[in-house]
Amino acid sequence: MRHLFWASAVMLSILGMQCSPPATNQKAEASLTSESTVKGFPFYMNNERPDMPLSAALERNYSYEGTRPETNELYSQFKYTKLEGFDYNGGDGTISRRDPSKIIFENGKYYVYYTHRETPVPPVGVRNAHLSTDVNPSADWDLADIYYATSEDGFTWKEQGVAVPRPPKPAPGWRSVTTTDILKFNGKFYLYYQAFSEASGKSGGDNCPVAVSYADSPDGPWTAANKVVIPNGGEGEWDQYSIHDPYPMVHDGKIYLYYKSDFGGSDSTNTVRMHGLAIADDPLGPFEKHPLNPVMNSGHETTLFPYKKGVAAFAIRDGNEMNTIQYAEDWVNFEIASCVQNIPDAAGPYVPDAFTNTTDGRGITWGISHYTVPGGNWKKNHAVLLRFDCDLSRDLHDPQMQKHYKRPSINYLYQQKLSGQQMERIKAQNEALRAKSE
Ligand code: AAL
Repeated sequence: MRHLFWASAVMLSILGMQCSPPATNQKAEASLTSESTVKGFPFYMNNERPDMPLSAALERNYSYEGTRPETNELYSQFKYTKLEGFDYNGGDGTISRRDPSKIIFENGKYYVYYTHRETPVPPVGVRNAHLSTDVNPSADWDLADIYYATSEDGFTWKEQGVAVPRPPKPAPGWRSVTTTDILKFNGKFYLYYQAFSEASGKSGGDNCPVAVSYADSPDGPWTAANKVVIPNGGEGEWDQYSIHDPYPMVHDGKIYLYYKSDFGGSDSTNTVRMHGLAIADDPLGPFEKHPLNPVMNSGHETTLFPYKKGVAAFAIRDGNEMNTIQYAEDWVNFEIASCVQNIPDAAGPYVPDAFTNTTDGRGITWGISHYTVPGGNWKKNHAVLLRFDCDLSRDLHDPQMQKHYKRPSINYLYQQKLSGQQMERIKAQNEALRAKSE
């Protein structure tokens, strides 16, 4: 994408069309021809830093892959498509599919693994966890199993059934196994997942460690290692209660598994979400948590892919750096690479080089994400899987994905309305101002 502007300029000039500045802009044209006389910041900006002192913002602008979203390989729009092949019981909240894994391509088809809940009633809610029972879920991901589906085109899917069921009590995960992701290592397949031994919300938060199952084929059968493979942190540490969204890749011959933890308190006003890294030589562990954890200060679910020498990551939804794509050349120290709109929730991309130990990561163009409470009715709480497409790939040049502003509809803006309490505050402020001026 970096060379796209100049490539299209060449194309257009071959076609006899003009890509250069409008002819009316004589001054700019003149400044172009005699660059040495230009003292200020140049009118035409490319990816080369001009040899002059720069403000902090401009200096930073040259640290991105490109100086504009249109030339930044790690910037993309996201387009969404409804998937064919999944039934949700009319969206009544009794069937949910969420938190898809990365997509893998094996045996001539794509595979995705995900949380599947099918319960007689919709979830009672995490805050009402005390009302959950052996068959009535608290959270949308409570009382769930890990299912999988396959597809030939990535749009129409065939659900194949359960991959990893809840193990019998007291094995970790007996209450729910959720939010899985896949690793292929030395010809074997590994599914990592959140292993709940209580209904989410029962002791306040969404508390669980990570367990793993393995198989010789992506179709299973899966053998549960029946042990905690990424344990919770020690008492008082950031990840003492939850290890969420395990996301393994291969780097440096080892398994690099990123995860998210909720901390700071279980109330939505104080929960903080950050990401950590755990590294192992063997997929079954032991995993060593990185001493610099947390390595990402923002983001809800984990979504990463090898990019050049390093790794790129989505910071989804939470934290100071939400709605950004980040990059860490050393797979540990992340920097913001772009700001994006409509970033997919819980994205599970198709990452062809996730397990190849690459030092030349190529990026991604599509995947599956989820959308929670699609009907907007929490009494029918469930999630659906959907497809996203993007251009975060070094091998695709899709200018339609590089446009840098997606306008929300006016109705969407009006839906973000002030509460009654806020209206009262504004009224009181106006009255106080008027009273002062009288
Ligand atoms: C998700 C993930 C984890 C959490 C819950 C189910 O989006 O972050 O999986 O536990 O929400």
